[in-house]
Amino acid sequence: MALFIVHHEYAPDTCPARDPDKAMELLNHLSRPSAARCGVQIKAEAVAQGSHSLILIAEAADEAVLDAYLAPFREAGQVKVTVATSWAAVVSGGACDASPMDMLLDPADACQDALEAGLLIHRVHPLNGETSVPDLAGGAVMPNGRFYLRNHFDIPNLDGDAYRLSVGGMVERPLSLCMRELHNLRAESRVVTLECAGNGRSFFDPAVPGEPWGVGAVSTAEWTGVPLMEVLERAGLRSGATELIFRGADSGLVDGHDTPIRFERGLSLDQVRETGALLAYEMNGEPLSSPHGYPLRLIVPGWYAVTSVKWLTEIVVTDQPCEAYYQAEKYWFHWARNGRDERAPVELMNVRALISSPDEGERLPLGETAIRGVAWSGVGCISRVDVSLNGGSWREARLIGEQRPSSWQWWELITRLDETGPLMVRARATDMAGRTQPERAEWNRLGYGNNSIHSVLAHVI
Ligand SMILES: Nc1nc2c(c(=O)[nH]1)N[C@H]1C(S)=C(S)[C@@H](COP(=O)(O)O)O[C@H]1N2
Ligand SMILES: [Mo]
Repeated sequence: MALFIVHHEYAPDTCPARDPDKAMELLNHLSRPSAARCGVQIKAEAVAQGSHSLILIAEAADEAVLDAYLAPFREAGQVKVTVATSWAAVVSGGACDASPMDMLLDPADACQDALEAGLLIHRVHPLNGETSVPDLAGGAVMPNGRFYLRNHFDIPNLDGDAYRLSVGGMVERPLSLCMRELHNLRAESRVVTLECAGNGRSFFDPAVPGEPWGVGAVSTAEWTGVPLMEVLERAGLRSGATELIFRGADSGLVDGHDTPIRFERGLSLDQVRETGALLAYEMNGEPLSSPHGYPLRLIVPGWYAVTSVKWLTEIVVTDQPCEAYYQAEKYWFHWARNGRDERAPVELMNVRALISSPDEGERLPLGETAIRGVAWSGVGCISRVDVSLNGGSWREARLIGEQRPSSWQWWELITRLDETGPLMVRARATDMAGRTQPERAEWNRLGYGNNSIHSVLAHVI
């Protein structure tokens, strides 16, 4: 479909609005059902007050279809048609005259969908948007459209019918699997929380470079696909194989490299076995959407989501650890401790709770109220969540629903509000391994793993 702006003008003395019959004819022709019959979708229509001109924003397969529909207007006055685009298209295209790129998902469509689903967009090139935390209220999983999006490069638009996953390197039988073959392997479904390692980055002080995430770069979905070990066993691991490299179809330029690089991450075979990593083709019962990795992505339960490689096209089995840019140069904690530099790779998610209700600034009536949210950890299930109101003692919240490792857990505390005024709500999670949240997470150079205790300021009225 193409978008158009139509300017329709009359001389004041021939304005059809003055002639009741003509006016009715055009009014009915302009109705949405009448336009739809002609293959035209009217998005908006307006007449500037005191003028004799009508402006339409309309969608049609092409200009000829629109022209045929506009014939009665042409008889009544002047018609000018302009080929249009959307603000999302212009911003994501980088300029007013940019044209869409081949092989990539139209960045404007992806951006528009994300906006309409209510994501808070941080960047359109590549598209990055976070989930709105008050929207977390509801089911165990996030609806797909509201699942946060984190992309390092533009989004590939892969053809599922032509797609193949190659498995090579130190294997007995190199594989090239199409989606049908993958669907025929044993499938498994798991509810898994993905959190971007940079979630909460914007709260580090002093500020750090990188995507300025609030706390919504986290979501949960039920992922369905083939256990990665199943595919590796089919390929047959050669002796000495210890490491895997996962390559996505996306690529682009990064600091310190003058040619584009592919998005790549690695895991050891032990890590694959421990996590039960999945080659997922479905998200909440629907095929993956392009922004989330269509047609196939890796899901590594418990790990920060950078390892869950989207648009996965290649797995290489080797005996060398992955040296890719996003493995070796990014996704490391760099701390300055006692005057010494220390570092560690970003791996399992830290324990963390978020408050989804009340919302920041929300006005709550006196009386009974429910404080709610989610909590998760990459190490194990959540064992408890404590809530503190206005700096008071910690009170244990009730955990709701099934306890699943690698998936967030809902919690709730019902309390009575007896006094009006500001209400500072804080929530702190503890996992089965006994890890709990710090008051303030340790600052690190690239701003990863910020699991400082979440607080929300509401008002009791
Ligand atoms: N191929 C590829 N996979 C990728 C990325 C990427 O840029 N390219 N981003 C990673 C990061 S940093 C995160 S947080 C998650 C985000 O997954 P989502 O967009 O489905 O929420 O995908 C990971 N997998
Ligand atoms: Mo991420």
